[in-house]
Amino acid sequence: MSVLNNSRPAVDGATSDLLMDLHVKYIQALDTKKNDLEYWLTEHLRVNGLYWGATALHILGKPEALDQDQIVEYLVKCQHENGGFGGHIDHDPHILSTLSAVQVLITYDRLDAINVDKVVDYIVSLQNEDGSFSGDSWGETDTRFIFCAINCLSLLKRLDDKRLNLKKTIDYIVQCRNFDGGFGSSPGGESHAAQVYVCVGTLTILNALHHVDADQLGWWLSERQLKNGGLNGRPEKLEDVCYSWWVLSSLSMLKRAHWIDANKLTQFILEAQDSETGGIADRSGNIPDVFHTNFGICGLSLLRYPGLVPVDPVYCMPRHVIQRIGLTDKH
Ligand code: GRG
Ligand code: ZN
Repeated sequence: MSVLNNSRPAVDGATSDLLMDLHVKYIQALDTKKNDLEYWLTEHLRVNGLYWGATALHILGKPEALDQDQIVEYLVKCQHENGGFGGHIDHDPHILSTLSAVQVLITYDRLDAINVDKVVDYIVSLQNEDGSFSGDSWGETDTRFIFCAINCLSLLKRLDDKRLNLKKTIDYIVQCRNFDGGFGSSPGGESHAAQVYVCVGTLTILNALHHVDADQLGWWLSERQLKNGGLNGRPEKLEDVCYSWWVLSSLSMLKRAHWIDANKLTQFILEAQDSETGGIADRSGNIPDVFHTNFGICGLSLLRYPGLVPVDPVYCMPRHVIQRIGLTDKH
């Protein structure tokens, strides 16, 4: 096991470096692929995609690589009368795209472009009697949506809204905790590393991390690392670059990031890069996408890969942005 420190991970036997310029070009080119079927199939994720692309570029130290005014103008068009944002223009509002839109606007320091009170009204309207939050007006609930709501209200400094019942939200998250220390998407749901991230993130923001047994959960998370250095989301599953984020950010919040082998994970992420097109895939040899590109780069930032801007493990945004808006480090 290696301990994370401020220096570059000594990647034993490293075969590759982070292809920073190529990844910038890959992200810049995403909006030009209008002849690709995938471009249209992912239309409902356009706002999420903007968040992944913009975040990756900021962590790569290239915030100016996308046209900020064009992005803001586009996002404004995605906000609905009820305050929520759709995944694309004319798509129904959802908490997932609402968080992404707010994250991008705050990252670019352009919150002035939207009606914040209405965003808050929208999120508050999604809280259920049991403390959880629905993803939209259709009512489906999941610990992901709770995190989106709490994260967004925290970024907007509106967690003190009197219409909210945050004690019930904490109680609900605690009910999603399993005997193995992990968390699922609802009470009784199987432990999954991405659900652990959203539950630990919610408890961290709400100053309720004492409900977690950090040693037990830290052990379960560290068991996610396989021999090839990659991390999986639950026992017996395949390794995948995005778990570099879900697992390592959770371990960071629990102050146990040094419980995984940083060198091996760094190498695993670097090997999933596409050295021709740029971008990072879920694992070596597969086609890259902007989701895994972002979480690979953010994972490397948590691993303190040299030249990358530090990322905040709770909000998955540049740490300097979280500091600029005055959210104190909770981790
Ligand atoms: C601000 C970073 C950030 C996120 C916002 C949307 C959200 C909150 C979090 C998503 C959490 C989540 C549940 C992600 C899914 C990750 C994933 C790869 C799921 C795949 O699950 P399976 O069962 O794959 O298809 P496995 O790996 O278990 O085989
Ligand atoms: Zn993945």
